[in-house]
Amino acid sequence: MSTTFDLTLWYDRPATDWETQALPIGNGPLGAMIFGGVASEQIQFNEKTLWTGGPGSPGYDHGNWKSPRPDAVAEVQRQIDRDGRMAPDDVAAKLGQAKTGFGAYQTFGDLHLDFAGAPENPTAYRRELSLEEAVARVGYTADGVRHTRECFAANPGNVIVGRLSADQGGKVSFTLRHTSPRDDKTVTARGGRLTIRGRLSDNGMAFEAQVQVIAEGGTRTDDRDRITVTGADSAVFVLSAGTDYADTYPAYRGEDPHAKVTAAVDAAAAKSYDELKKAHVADYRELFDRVRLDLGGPAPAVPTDRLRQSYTGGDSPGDRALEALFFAYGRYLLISSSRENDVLPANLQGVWNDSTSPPWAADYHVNINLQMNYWLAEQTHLHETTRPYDRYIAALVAPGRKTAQEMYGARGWVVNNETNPFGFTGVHAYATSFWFPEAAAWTAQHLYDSYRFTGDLGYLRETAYPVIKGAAEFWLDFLHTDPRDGRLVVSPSYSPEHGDFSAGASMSQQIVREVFTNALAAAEQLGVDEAFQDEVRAALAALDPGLRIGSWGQLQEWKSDWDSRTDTHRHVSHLYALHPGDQIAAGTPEAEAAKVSLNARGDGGTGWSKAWKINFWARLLDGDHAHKMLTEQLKSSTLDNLWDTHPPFQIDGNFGATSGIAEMLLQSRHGVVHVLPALPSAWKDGSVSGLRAHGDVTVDAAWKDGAPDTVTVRPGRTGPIRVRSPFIAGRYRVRDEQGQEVRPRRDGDVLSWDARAGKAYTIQNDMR
Ligand code: FUC
Repeated sequence: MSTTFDLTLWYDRPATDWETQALPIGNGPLGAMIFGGVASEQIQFNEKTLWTGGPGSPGYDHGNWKSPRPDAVAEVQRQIDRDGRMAPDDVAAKLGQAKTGFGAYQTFGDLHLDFAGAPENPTAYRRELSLEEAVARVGYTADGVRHTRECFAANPGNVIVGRLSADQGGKVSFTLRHTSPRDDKTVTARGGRLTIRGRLSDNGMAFEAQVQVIAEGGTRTDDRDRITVTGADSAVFVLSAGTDYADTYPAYRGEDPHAKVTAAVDAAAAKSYDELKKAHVADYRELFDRVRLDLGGPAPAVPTDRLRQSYTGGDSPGDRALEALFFAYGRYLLISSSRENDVLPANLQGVWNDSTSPPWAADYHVNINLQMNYWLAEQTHLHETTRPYDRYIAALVAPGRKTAQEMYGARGWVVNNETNPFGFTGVHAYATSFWFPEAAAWTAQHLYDSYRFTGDLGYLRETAYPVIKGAAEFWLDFLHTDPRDGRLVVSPSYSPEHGDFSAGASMSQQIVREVFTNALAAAEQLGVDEAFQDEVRAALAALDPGLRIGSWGQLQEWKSDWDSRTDTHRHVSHLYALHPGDQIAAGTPEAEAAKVSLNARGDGGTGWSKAWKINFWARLLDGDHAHKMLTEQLKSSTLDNLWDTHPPFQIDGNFGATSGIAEMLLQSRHGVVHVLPALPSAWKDGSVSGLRAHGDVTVDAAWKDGAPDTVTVRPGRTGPIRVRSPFIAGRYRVRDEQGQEVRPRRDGDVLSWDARAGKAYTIQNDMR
């Protein structure tokens, strides 16, 4: 199956703005933004571990209280028990503490390639980003010469590679130099190699980047801090970068980056450009090509910025093309910012940041944002991209245990609203976001979900379970008995960034219930920790589940019926149980109540909020409303380079939207592989291949005239399988890949049979 159009973002003029126009490439650890200028090319680049803050930064304390506050939490709990609520400022005054040494993600600076005597009026200008190959290109014609540039970030060898060429000999001339907003570095040029090296004055972190310039023909000269190529036929540059960051508590430092960066650049410089590109494209395609989405086409031949500007969410082929491109872009961005050999996961901006003080420090917000970054990973067949996420969460356990003990008097581990690469697991002082101990359990959700997708027991035992168990242990110790009804509740509890503190806000309860349920299921599955299992069972029985239907039919956000019908807050936290959780199934009274809440919240919000709403409506099996939210996101929360905007640029919305589209096409909650559960009427004909479902199942589907046509499921494991799709209630036929008819049991629109690993079962709609 293949798309009927090119998955390429393209533009007919250079970018002048980093955030909205430049195009991102990345290999996980390294990222770059390409502008495509004619007189000067700007390549802003990043290395994901280059962070201020943490050890070495004055006063760094992991967010743990600087001195003990023995009764502070209990005092807040007593006040909430007495008054039912407490203002965020009052809680922050008792439990908060000013942030010190949190730090921020840093730009590594910019490479500039200056072209002396560049033409004023080039023709046939085009800059593009091919999502099929993960290669950025720039081309233009001047004085009868066609100039072309290509740039890509290769995971094999950890390098960013660029090539400049022309269709006539001797026409490639430029000067390459580096700039950065920092003054704690030196730049030297020797043998065609630029070396940028320094230590962050904030925390002493060592950083180094090297760029080797290789010219074919012409001359190459070093000049202090720049390298000039004159009259070459073509030229290649190879960049690598690193720091001495390590994800090990408490020092967070490892080896000096010099040897590694030198070796990476030496190795790449010894290869031909074609070899490097071939290895890169093969590596990238191994991941990217697993999934294809075709919503019809072909795309009109207009640049991507105009395609987006003319998008209405209506019936035009251009609209379908943009939606399919946006879906593919989410996968591209994840592959480009999170790879198996990465130390850190994708942050609020993936791996891209041009600043020394980016919005929210471009950190790891864990009251939805980091989690949202990975919602698409398993569903869209990018399991490998979750490794740095797993690694990062596991690295929070050690500092998180100290915070749990010191601040909460609890076992297990905890992290609050936002964190950094240095185990910031405590609190800060900003009243509406400083307190969110539920984050640890929420971050652990993805690990259990990964197991449900792959069925990999080794992963469950070694990687997921220790993290999940620790997150559950924390809540075994820190739950509070609600004097109102004797149930176990979270207190103080705060529905993210909204309202007052209280006891037992819905999201808090839903998250704790989920981590208990997953911890128990995992322990049972692994046959371990019986005493712990008993403890969890007892707590689950006494736990308030946080699912209440309120006076106007809404799902309550708090244990008391405080919801306002006119509240359009961007967080819709009380619907956690619908998505990303799975405690609410479509068609139940709670799902109907979720619908009421969602309608009241409206179709607005920040980019990520809209993306979340695509997922909610898909889970409610309302494809048209899910599509409406996608439309809203593309119309008003997407930039010309198709980055999601909060505003400002924040990458979670890209990832959340791709996840939402996947949820419209396939869901696998509650033990059923549900194919095309929320197909919108705007998507008349199309196909998708390679999506993943729980139980190690890969799914392809095609639809015609708005109805499923064929569904193929490929189980990776032998055992019972249940498949649901609307057309199964009618006439259908099931065959294996040899054309043999399979006779499953049917119950309404659900088929079940004993599937064999490695086989492909195709269900054909016979109603046509
Ligand atoms: C959450 C959101 C904000 C923003 C920030 C990075 O706290 O409430 O809207 O996305 O993360």
